[in-house]
Amino acid sequence: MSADGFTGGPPPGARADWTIDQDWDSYTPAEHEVWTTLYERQVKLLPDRACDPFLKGLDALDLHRGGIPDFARINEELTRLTGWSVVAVPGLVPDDVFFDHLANRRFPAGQFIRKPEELDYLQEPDVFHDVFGHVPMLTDPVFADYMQAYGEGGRRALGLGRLHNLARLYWYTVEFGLLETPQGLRIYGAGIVSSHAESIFALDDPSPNRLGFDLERTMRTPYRIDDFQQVYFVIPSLQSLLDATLQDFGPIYARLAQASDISIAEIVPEDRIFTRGTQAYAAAGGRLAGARCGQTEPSDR
Ligand code: HBI
Ligand code: FE
Repeated sequence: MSADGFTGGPPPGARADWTIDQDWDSYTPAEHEVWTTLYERQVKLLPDRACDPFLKGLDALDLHRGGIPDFARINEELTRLTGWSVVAVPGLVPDDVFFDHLANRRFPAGQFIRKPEELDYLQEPDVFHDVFGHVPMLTDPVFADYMQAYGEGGRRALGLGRLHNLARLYWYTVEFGLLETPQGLRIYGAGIVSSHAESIFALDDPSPNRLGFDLERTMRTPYRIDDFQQVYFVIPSLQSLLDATLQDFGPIYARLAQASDISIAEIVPEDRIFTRGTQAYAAAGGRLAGARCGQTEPSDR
């Protein structure tokens, strides 16, 4: 069993790189209806919550044609814009497989969609979390470069035993990141933008901390896999995120090896504070007043 909990090779029917055919014709009307329900609920909510690159990407990929998008159709536009393509996978794939896809500008998206009774929470990333949540940002050239740099960094981190630090970076940016704009904080993280309740909680609720993003500090901060975050990190620009990953991680990993974790609700003196949260939601037991896709923290597998 490797560190990420996967044993052996790809599941039956999957290729060596764990990809499968999307088989778009196999989706039932009920499955398309689940997508459309989730999609319409989010697009009503997001105009003054999601960041402009996300909203532009949603339009560019024309995801509002109704029903689960055909990856082949998305890829025509996506590849033209940034060289990325969406590939179908059965669900979570091993870390090394995941990073290799990202390093080659392939985003692995779950082929399945959640059941109507799972509208508000599911364990594994499904096609709505992956394609609605992650793919629109891949139309932005800077974010597209960041995701490829992340994949290349992930391959290195695996070799150095620093995966859990890199997973935190992914979690607090790609999944749950906020962006500072002149109009206020905006969402770019897929785990937030694909969740109705967390799209509200992450921006409006007084409970969580909202702190300026710092790569090393973020890598020292554990995250929640089964509930809203207790801290959200804010970047000043997508370019600053890309720049942070283009530095040599060697010295950072050396310092991380000597540094302790920062507990999830703590604010440290160096933090730039946007919101000093009450942590009332977590203190009341949390448990997800609304919707989001869970993801297993690699160190928890
Ligand atoms: N597999 N399909 C899929 N999607 C993910 O987001 C994913 C994964 N495997 C591993 C993984 N994420 C994590 O290890 C990274 O977030 C670090
Ligand atoms: Fe995700």
